[in-house]
Amino acid sequence: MNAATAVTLSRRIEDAEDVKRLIIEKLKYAVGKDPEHSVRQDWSAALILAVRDQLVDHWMASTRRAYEQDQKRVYYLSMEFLIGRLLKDTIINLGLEAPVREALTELGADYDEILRSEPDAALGNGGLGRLAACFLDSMSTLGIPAHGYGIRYENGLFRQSIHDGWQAEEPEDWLVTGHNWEFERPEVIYNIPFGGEVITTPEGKAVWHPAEVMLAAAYDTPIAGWRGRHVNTLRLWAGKPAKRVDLDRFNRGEYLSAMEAAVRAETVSRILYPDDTTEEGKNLRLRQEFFFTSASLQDLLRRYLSSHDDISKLPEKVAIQLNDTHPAIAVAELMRLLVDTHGLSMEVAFQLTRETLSYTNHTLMPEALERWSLQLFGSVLPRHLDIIRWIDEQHLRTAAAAKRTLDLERVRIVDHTNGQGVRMGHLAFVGSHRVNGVSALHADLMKQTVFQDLDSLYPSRILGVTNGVTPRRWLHSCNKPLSDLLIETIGEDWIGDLEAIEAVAPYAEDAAFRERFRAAKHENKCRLVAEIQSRVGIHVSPDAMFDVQIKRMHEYKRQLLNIMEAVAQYFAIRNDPAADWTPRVKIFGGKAAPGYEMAKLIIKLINDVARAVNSDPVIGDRLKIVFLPNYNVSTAERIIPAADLSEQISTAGMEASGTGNMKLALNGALTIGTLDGANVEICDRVGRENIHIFGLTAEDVANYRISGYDSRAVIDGNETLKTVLDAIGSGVFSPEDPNRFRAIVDRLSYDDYFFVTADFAAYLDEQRKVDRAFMDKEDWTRRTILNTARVGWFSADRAIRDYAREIWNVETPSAKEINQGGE
Ligand code: Z57
Repeated sequence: MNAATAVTLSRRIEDAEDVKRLIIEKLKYAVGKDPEHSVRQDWSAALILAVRDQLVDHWMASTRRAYEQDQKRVYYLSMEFLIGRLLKDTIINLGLEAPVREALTELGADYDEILRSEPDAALGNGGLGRLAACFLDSMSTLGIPAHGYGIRYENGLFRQSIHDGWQAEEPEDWLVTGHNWEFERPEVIYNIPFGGEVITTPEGKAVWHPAEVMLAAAYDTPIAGWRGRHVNTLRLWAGKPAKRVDLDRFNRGEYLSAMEAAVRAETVSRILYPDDTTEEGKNLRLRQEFFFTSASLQDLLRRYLSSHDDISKLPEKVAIQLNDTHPAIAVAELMRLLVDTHGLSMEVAFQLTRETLSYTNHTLMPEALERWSLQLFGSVLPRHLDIIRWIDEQHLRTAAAAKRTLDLERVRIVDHTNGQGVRMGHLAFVGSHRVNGVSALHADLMKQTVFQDLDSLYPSRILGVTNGVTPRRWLHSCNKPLSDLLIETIGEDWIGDLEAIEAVAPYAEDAAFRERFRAAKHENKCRLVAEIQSRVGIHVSPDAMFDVQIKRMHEYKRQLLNIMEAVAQYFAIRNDPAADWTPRVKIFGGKAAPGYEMAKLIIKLINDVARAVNSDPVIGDRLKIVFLPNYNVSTAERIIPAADLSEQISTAGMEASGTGNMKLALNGALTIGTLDGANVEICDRVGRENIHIFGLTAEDVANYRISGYDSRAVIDGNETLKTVLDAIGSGVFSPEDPNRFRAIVDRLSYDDYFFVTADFAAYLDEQRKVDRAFMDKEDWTRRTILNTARVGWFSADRAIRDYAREIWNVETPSAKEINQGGE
């Protein structure tokens, strides 16, 4: 054993004594604090650094193994990684919880408080970003040599506060206290060109003369999976100027303009766009997309070429997954690098590009499908526009040769009709060998709607890979009472092989087990009761049904339908307070994009209705309404274990998958939902009798869109609906501003695009069935246990195996091998 190895080994944690020693060492020599004078932030930094040390050997071993065995690598390009906190999950993955807790207690620090003090890394908006984070966990768990590539936003998703019921936004500055997980890599730096013009040389070679060049600098965060044996890298790029100050200008006394280029470069990674699902056609957004995509491709090509000399074998050793169209510029950028830098022909470059790339689509909503005006695109990325035109020509030839009669204008990447622009979904589709939807229904609808023509031209390119969630964070770590019960009952195989959780199904018939399952839920509910009390000052009973809708605020997700049901229920209770009501707490959480006025108005409506209901002495515990501000990953981790009912009520055909639906079912909540996204598959697996399905199907909705839907007639025919809308529209909940919600009622009356009125009656019926079902405690618990037992398939590990097998062509170990361990 050489000296270097001996030093490394001394950092390994075996027991609490080791933890203590390491934390003190970090406190003194990395944080620079005397333990006597350390504050919580110092302890937190020291603990993170000590835990991070535990990852390093495995991390390096993982990298070495990938090189030595020349393994195929997977690159997950995503504009968003919604990680949340890392400390608790990393400690649990490494199996260090007991010694760490003991050590901190002995040092006089509070472990749980330290965990709570870690800021959320909120580098994402919602489902898409959180999916990327779950996939990182699973790729590490499965030992796939993978990198996540994204942007190191200085400001993640805004912080939401509620003032007088209205949403206000404040910047989120997670980096201010220092991100102790990351390693800055000052030597890993790439040039990122923008603008300028393309000049063709006499030999016919296109040469791009960019107007400006900035730098992308790498920051690496190690990501451990279950049991921490394999560690991958999340590499995030920060924008840096080619030179920090323009000294000539500075010396002339032009101090501000001397910094101008620096400010421009740093702006590219300053802030995450807060629009989930809707698209903002902004210059800065296009620059962000190109910035991180170009840096990532340059980096992975450098890595490939450091151990291979034949670039034409790239697809055998590299798979690149595009998370939505945000990195779709990769199609043109990879071609540019292969042609302009590595001297390949356009034809060969295109073939390699297509074999290497694949694309995940996350929505069919027209407003989310990115399209850049030719003017903007050509001014920022002139060389790429030329390349895209070339690809489009090839693609048009394929289309023209196809037997089917097609409207050629509709399949073009560059739209020449009225809109004029580059269709990024088309570009990603044409430049990929596989294109996947995120649930079975969504993949079907892709073929029937937005990608119909492209599907007919490139049959069998589209497939569905249903989303999944990591059981480590979303059960084992966030729900200790239930996790402990499961481990005691069926062992712990399910943590690394979630389908093994099915073994708990027979216990649904065991009264003693049901009692304990309920007790676990009750414990989680009591914790949430305390949080609701302290954060919004509302007292709720843990015996009431906790009815939860937590997700981004969006009309298609129909929080409006939910609050309208609350209004109907409020009136019904007032009319007959003595009847046998099932007590409920309706809990909402979610952010509205700052520019999305209707979504913000719905938040205000929820809060106005809550104010009336919660303060009405006649209502008492029968109904309470809570809007928890600043919904994020960490609050999700506390709400989900406490939920009884999961609201998944999007307009059918509009929610591509949903992933909160999976997390809630896994934690023993029953779903009330439409046949949309992954709800369809959840229903198939838990059984129709263990889920509350209602409302129009995607097919019904599509038919109505063709034949027309008359919401006025529906409202006139439903007394309850009319009463609810009249009350909201006339200011019953906003007496200080009676017209406040007029716009909402008008929308529903004349242009109910999301079919809220159409589904209202069916939703209320199903809610009353839920009420009755909840009163039968034993049967309710039986059904919730079956939900937990039967949703194991929705593990992100299963999803990643599907990607590995059907898209990336990389091998994964079996679930057994994962649980048995070994390197
Ligand atoms: C986003 O969070 C999703 C789709 C988008 O196009 C964008 Br932009 C952001 C969501 C879908 O709405 C969910 O249905 C889906 O579960 C999630 O992506 C992950 O696939």
